[in-house]
Amino acid sequence: MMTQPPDKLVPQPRDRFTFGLWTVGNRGRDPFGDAVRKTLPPTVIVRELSQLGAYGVTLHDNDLVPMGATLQERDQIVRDFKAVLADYHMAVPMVTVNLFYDPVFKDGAFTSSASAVRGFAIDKAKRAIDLGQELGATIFVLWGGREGVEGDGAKDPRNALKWYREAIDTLTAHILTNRYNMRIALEPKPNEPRSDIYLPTVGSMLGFIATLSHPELVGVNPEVAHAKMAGLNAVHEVAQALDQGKLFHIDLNDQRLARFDQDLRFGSDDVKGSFYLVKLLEDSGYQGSLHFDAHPYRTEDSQGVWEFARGCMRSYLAYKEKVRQFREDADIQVVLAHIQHLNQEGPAIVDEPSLNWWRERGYAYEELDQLITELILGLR
Ligand code: GCO
Ligand code: MN
Ligand code: MN
Repeated sequence: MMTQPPDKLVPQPRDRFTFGLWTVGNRGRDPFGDAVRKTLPPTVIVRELSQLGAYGVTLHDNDLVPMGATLQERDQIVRDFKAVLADYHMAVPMVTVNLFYDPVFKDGAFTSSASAVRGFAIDKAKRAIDLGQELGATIFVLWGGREGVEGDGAKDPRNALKWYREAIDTLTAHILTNRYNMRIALEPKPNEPRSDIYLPTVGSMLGFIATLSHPELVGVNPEVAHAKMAGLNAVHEVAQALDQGKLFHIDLNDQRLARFDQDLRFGSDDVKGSFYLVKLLEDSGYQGSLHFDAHPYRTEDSQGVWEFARGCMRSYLAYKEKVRQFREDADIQVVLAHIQHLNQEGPAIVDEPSLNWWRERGYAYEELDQLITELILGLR
């Protein structure tokens, strides 16, 4: 009897897949309609994701501990949660802070013009870092959802950047004073919920990081959807972070260009872009979490939620399998070798004939791209 080959697409903890509690926990509320699913308790999320083969979960402070909980309540919640994590062998590699939901942050947190709000936000972020340390996280993500404006009349953007810098410097000081094993990853987004969010791209974040007191402790958390909302190539955004040794974390999802924030299941829309992103991550030897920040479609019930989670992980592994096939595909490798050969063996440009040789040569990218298209479509 023939034995079935093992399913390569079954996720394992060693794949380092993580999900935010808010992702599978998303209740489908949008600006036009109410929630369509019940709240999933963090314990259920941990159990289900561990059974699906995930490595861990991530969370905002308030995904676990409600705002306004007493210290005693907080400690009890954290104790219980740690017990569940241990039961299901799940890690919490990253923690973040919610500086966008509460109305107090409606005109920004770290970039609020009001020092009272800025101080409150910095303090909340410090407590979230402490929580992360307690849960064993080594990455603290900061997404400045409300750090922006609808109009620039009341706030000089240079002040906003100065306040932003002061806040991050205070947080790195907090990490150093407490000798935490923690680094900060800043997550850029061009807009939504604000009309314009400060530091909208990976490049802007990297420029900003260079101005901080402890740039070595601060990197980026690029998100596929955010790059696409800005009309950018997400693969190139991630590549720039890698080039500077700053890819501390990544938010994987999918998104159509120039639309509202869709947070689609990873790899579900832009098939070629997802392939190149997985190729980049695998080629680079990136060792951080493969973190999904996406939402199940609003049409889904709880079964659909777990199909969504399984789908994110299976798709990553499917693209990874395609990357392996790409490396082993004889025709693709012949075309690549041919391109490289012409690049290396073409003449030095010393006169009109050698210049013309370079003007006239072809690059065979059409042939290569067609082969890659057929590979991805499963026809090779
Ligand atoms: C968004 C963001 C958030 C952040 C999260 C972690 O568009 O809403 O991507 O999901 O990643 O708040 O800081
Ligand atoms: Mn997002
Ligand atoms: Mn995100």
